[in-house]
Amino acid sequence: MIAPSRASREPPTLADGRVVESHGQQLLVEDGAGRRVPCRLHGRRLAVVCGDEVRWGHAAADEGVGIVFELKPRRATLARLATSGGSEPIVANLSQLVAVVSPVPAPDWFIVDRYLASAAWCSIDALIACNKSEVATAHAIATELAVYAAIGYPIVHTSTRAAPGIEALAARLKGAISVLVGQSGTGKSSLLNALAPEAQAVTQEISAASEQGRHTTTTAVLHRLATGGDLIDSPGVRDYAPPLPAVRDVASGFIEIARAAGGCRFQDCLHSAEPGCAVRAAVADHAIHPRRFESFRRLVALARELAERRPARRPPRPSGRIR
Ligand SMILES: Nc1nc2c(ncn2[C@@H]2O[C@H](COP(=O)(O)OP(=O)(O)O)[C@@H](O)[C@H]2O)c(=O)[nH]1
Ligand SMILES: [Mg+2]
Ligand SMILES: [Zn+2]
Repeated sequence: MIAPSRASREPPTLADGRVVESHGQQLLVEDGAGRRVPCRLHGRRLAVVCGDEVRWGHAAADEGVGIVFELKPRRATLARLATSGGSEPIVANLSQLVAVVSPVPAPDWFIVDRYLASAAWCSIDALIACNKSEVATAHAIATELAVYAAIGYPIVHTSTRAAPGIEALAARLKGAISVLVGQSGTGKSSLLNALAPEAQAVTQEISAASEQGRHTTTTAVLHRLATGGDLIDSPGVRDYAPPLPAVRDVASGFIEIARAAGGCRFQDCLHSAEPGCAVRAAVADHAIHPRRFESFRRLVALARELAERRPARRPPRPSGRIR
């Protein structure tokens, strides 16, 4: 901790700002004029993530580094499940999630499903960007993508080597605060660079031996796009587990399952062994894709496990948590 100087004890005038990059104590805050100011946090209890809206100020007029004093209430927050079973925010105040997949590395569709479910639970829009669409093997994932298109998710085919897809993606990002998520190596940082060349995000070659992307992006960073909208590049993942809602609410993360559930005999049907379950009937008819149903079942099992682990008397923790 830096000891506050005499001057910094004077209460500064506070202004609204937005965290565009956060490395623990060191932050970049965008002010009302779009300038990015290096800041630090006031006190140890304050924790912020990219996208957070804050109140900040300069401790003294001549000091270059600002201080963030206050975190404003969060709207839709993308979070991950912490090992403790709690929720760990990744990015705050989103309006849209872009799940980026590519033919190489091969998609793990369970990860895609978990991101899409997360988006649904925080009531934000979601779409799939299929990047590297110019490579010869791109057709290999067309069948899976068609499943998502049929559910209603917009699919944008992009290539950072060709313009038309990038323009289509830019059109989708206009007016939204979006985050790029997905496995390492799918081209999230390359897409950001294609959309906002001044971002100069570090990208990396896929290691040929494993065909797994390596983690190049270490923290979420927000960029304003000249074409409109804000875009957050996030670190790639090998896996992703979202914080889970109550068991009965898991289905709301799966558009087609929630839709079919209206036909179940019991209103509180969990689509496991209940008679007259329209969801399982739809899976049997292939109207719901079996893998999507398996994704759903895995999350129900995890939600149940977490509910059993959670001490019953503890009140729910506020803010930043996906309900
Ligand atoms: N063929 C092809 N390669 C791409 C495309 N976009 C990104 N890449 C490559 O994919 C690798 C991973 O890109 P990167 O942006 O670091 O992925 P990230 O981990 O998702 O951020 C790099 O070698 C990029 O050059 C694309 O549209 N086509
Ligand atoms: Mg990256
Ligand atoms: Zn049912």
